[in-house]
Amino acid sequence: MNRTAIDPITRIEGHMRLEVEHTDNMVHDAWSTGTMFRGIELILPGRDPREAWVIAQRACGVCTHVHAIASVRAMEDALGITIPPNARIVRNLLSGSQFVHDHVIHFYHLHALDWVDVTSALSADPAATAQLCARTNIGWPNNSAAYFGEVRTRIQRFLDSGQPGLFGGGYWGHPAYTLPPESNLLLLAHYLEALEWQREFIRVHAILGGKNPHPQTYAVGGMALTLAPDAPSGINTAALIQLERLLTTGKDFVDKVLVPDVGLLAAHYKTTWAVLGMGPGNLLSYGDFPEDDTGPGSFFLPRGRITGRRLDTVLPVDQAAIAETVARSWYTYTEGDATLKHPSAGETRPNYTGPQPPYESITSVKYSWLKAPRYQGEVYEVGPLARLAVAYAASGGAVREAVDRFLTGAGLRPTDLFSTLGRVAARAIETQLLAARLLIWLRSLRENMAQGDLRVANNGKWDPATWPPTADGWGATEAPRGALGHWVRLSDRTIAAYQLVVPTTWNGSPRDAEGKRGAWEEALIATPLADPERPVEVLRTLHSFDPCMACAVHVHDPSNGASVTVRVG
Ligand code: NFE
Ligand code: MG
Repeated sequence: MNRTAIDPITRIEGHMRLEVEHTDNMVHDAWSTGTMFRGIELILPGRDPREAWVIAQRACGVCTHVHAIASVRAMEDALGITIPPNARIVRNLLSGSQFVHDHVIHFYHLHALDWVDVTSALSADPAATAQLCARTNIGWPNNSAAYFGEVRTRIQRFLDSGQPGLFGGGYWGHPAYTLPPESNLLLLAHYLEALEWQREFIRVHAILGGKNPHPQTYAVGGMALTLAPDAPSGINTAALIQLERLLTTGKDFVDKVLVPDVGLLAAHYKTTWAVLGMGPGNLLSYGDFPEDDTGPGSFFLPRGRITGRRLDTVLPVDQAAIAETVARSWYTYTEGDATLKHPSAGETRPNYTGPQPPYESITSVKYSWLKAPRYQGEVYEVGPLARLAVAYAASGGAVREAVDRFLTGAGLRPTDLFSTLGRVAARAIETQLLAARLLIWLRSLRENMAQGDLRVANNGKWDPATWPPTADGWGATEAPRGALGHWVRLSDRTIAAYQLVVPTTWNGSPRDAEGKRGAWEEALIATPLADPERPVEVLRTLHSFDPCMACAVHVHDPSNGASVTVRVG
């Protein structure tokens, strides 16, 4: 029996340890540990509900803005506020552009190097890479042999400098890296281009939100923005033109670079990785992007659940069926740690019991700062795969067409979606769908403004005197990493209780009282390990979920700040 621990995991947000048990070069058990405690849920009680979003969105600066939207929605639900159509559209624009930005960064900067060997790219032929680019990334201008020669030199200089920075510490030369040198160089060139692209694209948030991360234009009841075509500032005609330019160029990169690159990678690695990394097989999406004011029925990405990897049946989502247990988490519950508690009655009472590394007793003790969320007591995966699988099964239409086109191009079947590679593909397809949809939402905003509808906030319930003395609310949204919910209880017109159940808490959950593994833990079973001291295969599956530990546990212990520990016992 062997154990390998990776602590900390890199190319994720936050602090995480993963321990896997393996024999004969195959993982047969896994334990996922959130090693950082924060306390957003404890900061909010006692505050004015109108300011909760400002604090809540500081849960994370990676999935910036999503906690703001969940928070204002929770208050609007509690107070019975309907927001004007323009506020709905501006929120979709902020959210959709957040997804596109975050997904591109995830693919190139947090995940690609699990598949792309930087040192192999140095032996690529620039002319052959140029030919590959012209075939793969049709219509993308940076495709000359001279360009790829320059990129290769740049990477060589970087590695030779002795300070390889971004490219340091990889498992280069590992046998699981099998892409030809030209594919490696192509993807690395786009890694560097994506750094430039993302800086430009996120100006959408600067225009609509004042800044990024953490846009500042939210308000309970709508958005704190001025919409006026002729005004000297705010969302005027010039801003609309600039938004259209940013969204159009952003979409161009997604269509011509991101999606074909993910297709290239999927077609190459599918033999192994379209059958590995299967999660729990239950998938949950709250759905999001309302396209009119009728509620979930109008969501661009629908609400629903899939169980047992069945793409022919979508089940409803009832938030009352969600509950969290802390049986194996570093918290305590008044009624006992094995209780399944609905978030509206949730508790955040830290109870750190160790173990300290080397975690000899992890099979029987509490081992994570993440709680364990469950739906009707079962483990669910959330995220791009859940959203696309639900949309594919529920609605067909544009989503089904985009999924089928990608799968056919890469030689994959719909059931392959549930794998590590399917998760990566789902994220890219979702990026493409949203990049196109953003322009449609922008057009709706422009049309409303042209017709004289400039309302963007409903201030009817701004005054606390208009509120009921007590109220409960639920704010649901989809964040890039999956279903995000905020539950609030108001008492005496202040926040009495506040709970967040976050995408990474679902996916990275530890075991529950019944011993059921969380989604990552489950997905890692049967992962091959060619070299257990260099577990790149484990990273492939883990990174396919795009972990964010800051979100998940919503005080970093500097005494436990080891850089990298890989232990084989
Ligand atoms: Ni901090 Fe987050 C997203 C949220 S994941 S990244 O997407 O909510 O738990
Ligand atoms: Mg929570």
